[in-house]
Amino acid sequence: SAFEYAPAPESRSVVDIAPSYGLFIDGEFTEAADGKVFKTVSPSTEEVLSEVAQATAEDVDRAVKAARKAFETWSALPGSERAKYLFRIARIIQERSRELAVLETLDNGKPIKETRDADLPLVAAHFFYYAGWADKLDHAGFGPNPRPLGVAGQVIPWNFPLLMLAWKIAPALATGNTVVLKPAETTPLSALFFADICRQAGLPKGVVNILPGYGDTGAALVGHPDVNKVAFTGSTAVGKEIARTVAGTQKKLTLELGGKGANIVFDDAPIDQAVEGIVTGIFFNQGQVCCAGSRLLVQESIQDELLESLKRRLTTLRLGDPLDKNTDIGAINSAEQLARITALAERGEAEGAERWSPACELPTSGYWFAPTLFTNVTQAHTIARDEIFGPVLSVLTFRTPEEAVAKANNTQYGLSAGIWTEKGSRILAVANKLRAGVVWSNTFNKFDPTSPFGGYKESGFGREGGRHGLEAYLDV
Ligand code: TXE
Repeated sequence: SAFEYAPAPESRSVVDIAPSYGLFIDGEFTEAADGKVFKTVSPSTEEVLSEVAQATAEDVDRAVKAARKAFETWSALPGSERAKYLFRIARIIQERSRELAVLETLDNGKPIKETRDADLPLVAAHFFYYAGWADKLDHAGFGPNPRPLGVAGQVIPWNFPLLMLAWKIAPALATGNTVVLKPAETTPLSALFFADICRQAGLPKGVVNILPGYGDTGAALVGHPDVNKVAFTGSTAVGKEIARTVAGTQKKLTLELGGKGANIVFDDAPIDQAVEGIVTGIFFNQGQVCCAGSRLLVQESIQDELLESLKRRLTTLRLGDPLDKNTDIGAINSAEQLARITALAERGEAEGAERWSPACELPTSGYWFAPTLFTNVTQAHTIARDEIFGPVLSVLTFRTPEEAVAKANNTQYGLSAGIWTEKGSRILAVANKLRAGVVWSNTFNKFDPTSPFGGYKESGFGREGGRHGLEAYLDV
């Protein structure tokens, strides 16, 4: 009808994607040593976006050598000079943010609303924030003579490709380290665009090297004897493998792994606001977020009212073309991830939890999963214990604050939690008892470069962001 609002999707033509990309080593794009390439596809259409060089162990060695050489001059620059490069990179990211947002949406499958309003502003903010630190390291209380570690080997996942790159590269460069980074195999493109931005900013050769590839490339990087610091974000299983590789070497290590965040809603919480927070907590980026609020803990007395509002809200979510500005739920990043989510949801049903989804038509090509709610969930259910990393919420109940805390902490993970209540004293009391690196109150999935982020228990160790994020790249 004439009243229907159907804006044009953000155009693909905003970004110029080349048919093939090389590795970025020592300031140049080059082929892999064995000439091997892999394809990256758009998860919403399965269309091939580009062919990307796949780095071998020999390429890793080349990149580490380039980074080592660059370290000599980069680490000797005054902090104020390094800051200039980082500020320049931050400004170019802002200038090219429309292009980068469309690229990220195409390669990852997440809605343009998110890449435009969350990922890209946060990416720029991280570079601005750490640029500001580069000339203040001597006076920031790190200890006497803070010094960079050397070459950082960084391996990142596909859920926030450019943001994870920013979390890793900005503090490393600010402190005078040089970098070899491996993006995830399903989302290499924004990291390669970032390589181009480094050139545009005139960053000296070899300071940043980007090596697309699979797990074997990551393993070669992590195991390279001339890497001084390893930073990893990804699955707990691979994190443990990396910890084993690094054990017995001189390398420093930080790991940011999985999560099973509890979103705790007390009976005095503002229901509408809580519903928005629950939706953001688990459906932002299709739930493919390490700190997702994937377990809803609701006080028993308000369970019916809350679930009714939540279901009503879920029926209004729009799933579909991620380039459409009105889309709330985009595609799942890969066929593998979709299979993992599907299997865990089936397990939930098989173990006796009750499954519900709003009526919603899934596109016929691409990787899609409808927003899903499980009720009648017990703590013993697999869906209450394992990270699903998809748009699937498990609902549990509690009666007292003590029970809420016990259930929230009953997990191998400890990355995030949320507390919804009008009572300030309760927020503090509960937050202090939660074994989670980040606790939000009356909001969820809010990020800020000034805040340290990281986990307890099997969610990993070390912090990224804020002043703490610099410590991981310094010796005193
Ligand atoms: O992760 P992997 P996958 C969780 C989430 C998800 C599951 C599997 O539960 O369902 O992990 O996802 C590289 N040495 N998270 O398979 O394999 C790999 O190429 C070095 C949570 O994608 O851990 C990629 O660049 N590197 C998480 C990166 O590791 C290796 C984000 C992550 O891939 C390697 C992602 C090896 N042996 C998944 N094997 C979070 N914390 O946010 C693989 N890689």
